[in-house]
Amino acid sequence: MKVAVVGATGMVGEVMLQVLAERNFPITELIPVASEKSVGKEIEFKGKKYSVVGLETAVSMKPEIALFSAGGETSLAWAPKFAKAGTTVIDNSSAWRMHADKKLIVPEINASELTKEDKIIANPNCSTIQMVLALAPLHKKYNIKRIIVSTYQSITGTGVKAVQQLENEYAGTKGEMAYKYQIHRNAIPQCDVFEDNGYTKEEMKLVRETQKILSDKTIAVTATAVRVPIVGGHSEAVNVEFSTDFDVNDVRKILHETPGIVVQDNTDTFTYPMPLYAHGKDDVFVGRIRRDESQPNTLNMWIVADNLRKGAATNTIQIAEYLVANGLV
Ligand code: 2RA
Repeated sequence: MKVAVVGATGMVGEVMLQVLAERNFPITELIPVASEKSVGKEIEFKGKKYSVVGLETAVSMKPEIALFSAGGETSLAWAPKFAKAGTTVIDNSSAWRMHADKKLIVPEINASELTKEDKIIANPNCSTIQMVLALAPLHKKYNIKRIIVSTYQSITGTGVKAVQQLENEYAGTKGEMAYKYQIHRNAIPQCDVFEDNGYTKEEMKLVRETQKILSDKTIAVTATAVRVPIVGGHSEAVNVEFSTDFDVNDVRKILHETPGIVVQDNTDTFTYPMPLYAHGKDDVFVGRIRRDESQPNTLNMWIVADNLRKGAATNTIQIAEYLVANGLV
């Protein structure tokens, strides 16, 4: 299968190549795609060298699948061109996620919605993926009324410039700023830009994407997204109110039996999820599972995942695997 990776030289693109190789995705020809300034650059994939090509060339090569992580503008401009040429696009940007005719997919939850006609498929935001993967099975059993989520997001979600800023600040040197403020020894309560309602785009993604993926606009969601100076993954403190009561041990059992979820939850042994542990792994880790004693039918939990893997590259490739396994490409 001919597979294009659009944004191959970026942080998520590089993880996509790593995961494609790790999972032995059936690639007969890799087409690494990047901006004009990177055209001609060589990248190595499974022991073979490939030259980076531009978007126009990549479309003309008619890949069966194009995995995009190149920003919303590039996706809006080029995903339709690939689709018109017969390529199925799986896009990591937010460009297509809320389009009524585009599917927003976490394979363990709603891959069955996909058909051959879906030529542009949206990969949800990283902080949404890890939260809905844990909440979907609980919604099915107990019906979610409301979610309150606070996120503690890795700087890798912003990209290389942010990682460089932290390294510079740690070393005490000056450099380009990815954020308005110092991130070293700090926590910035702003991920992405502010919308008119005082929430950031990142916070509203958690609201809108959760309702779309769980196909339930009655679920009330409110979020606070915070950037913290770590690299291993995103952490989330989630408070969820159900329509009915629940048994905490039953919740643990449901989560334990959910593909892609690993329950790390034992206060006697100080076992709980941490980004340091989640880094480089594909699972979503859930712990600190406990009843909210301040309100009936309400649960607290702590959810951690590597935002570059299950939060982006791995989820994208799992969608591609589903398409191949079900003859949809
Ligand atoms: C972030 N989820 O963490 C966004 C985009 N990757 O900044």
